[in-house]
Amino acid sequence: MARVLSGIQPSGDLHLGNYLGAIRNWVTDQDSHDAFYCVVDLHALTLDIDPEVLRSRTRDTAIDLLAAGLDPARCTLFVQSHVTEHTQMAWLLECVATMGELGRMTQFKEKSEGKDSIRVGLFTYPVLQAADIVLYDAERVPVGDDQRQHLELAREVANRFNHRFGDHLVVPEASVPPMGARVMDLQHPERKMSKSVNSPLGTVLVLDDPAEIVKKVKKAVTDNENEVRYDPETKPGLSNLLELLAVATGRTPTDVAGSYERYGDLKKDTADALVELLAPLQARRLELAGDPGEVARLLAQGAEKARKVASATYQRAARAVGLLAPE
Ligand code: AQP
Repeated sequence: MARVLSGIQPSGDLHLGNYLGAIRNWVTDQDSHDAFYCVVDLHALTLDIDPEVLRSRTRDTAIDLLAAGLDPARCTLFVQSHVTEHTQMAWLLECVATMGELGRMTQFKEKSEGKDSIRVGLFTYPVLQAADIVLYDAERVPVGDDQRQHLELAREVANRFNHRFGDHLVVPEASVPPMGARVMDLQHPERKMSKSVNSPLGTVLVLDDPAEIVKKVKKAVTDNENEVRYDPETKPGLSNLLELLAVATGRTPTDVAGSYERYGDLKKDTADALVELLAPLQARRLELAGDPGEVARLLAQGAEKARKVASATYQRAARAVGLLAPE
């Protein structure tokens, strides 16, 4: 089976974008692929995050992933920092990547804009991400649309490594879902829904209770016309709602648009569909949160499986660049 790898930062509460753009597809891929998924806590260190908060969010994110349907019997689920080869491999790749290509990353530009002091880790973030991927010989990386550029960089760096040192790394490909790849903020439909941007009304969390989901969808920004039409360019807010209802019900946005005349009716059905979509995950999460010992055990087991693969790839790469093997 082809290998897939993907990760999520424990940088905040999981939202609908993470779920529809990535995690839902991770669950499906478990049965058709040799799937590796990780909570990328080292990546979250590039943000201002309190140490205790990081620790509890890492645990919570792992619980959310299990609740969403990741099954350690069918995939390898682990915490990035539990496998030390990630940082070792990142160093090998940092010695292959260039300042110029990292400086062109849109996410770096956005996250560093207006800051007096920029962390080196924020700049080299995409190289650590490339290391995450190549360590597992991943052929496919299921991600949302926002990660395309980072995946392109990972391909570039892996190709350059192979060109210089021989064919040692698998060159990965991004796999972006046809729908749900870019869920927009309900209050600012021109930007993506995001964990680390403070937009409480614009962000639907996967653990929001039904009343909150209904409130957020009802208050979603649309436009001053009253024509239900799928047109992301000129009607971004309304089109985002159409996409959400479409992806939650397995239809296309244009098809959904044809069933509505009034914005209010569309909002009501969208909220109801999201409540229904998230209910099973929320119920499973309650059960798992009551058994922290079991979650820790599953993560330890996942790290052990991941370490075996990561260690073999790292050794291969380390020897290829000329590092002397310890006796
Ligand atoms: N709005 C989105 N629509 C579709 N997919 C999305 N993803 C994130 N936002 C959307 C996908 O979720 C996966 C995990 O994301 P991440 O934790 O690695 O960080 P991110 O891409 O930077 O997402 P966030 O939520 O906006 O986090 P912060 O604010 O911490 O940067 C990825 O596959 C991503 O594509």
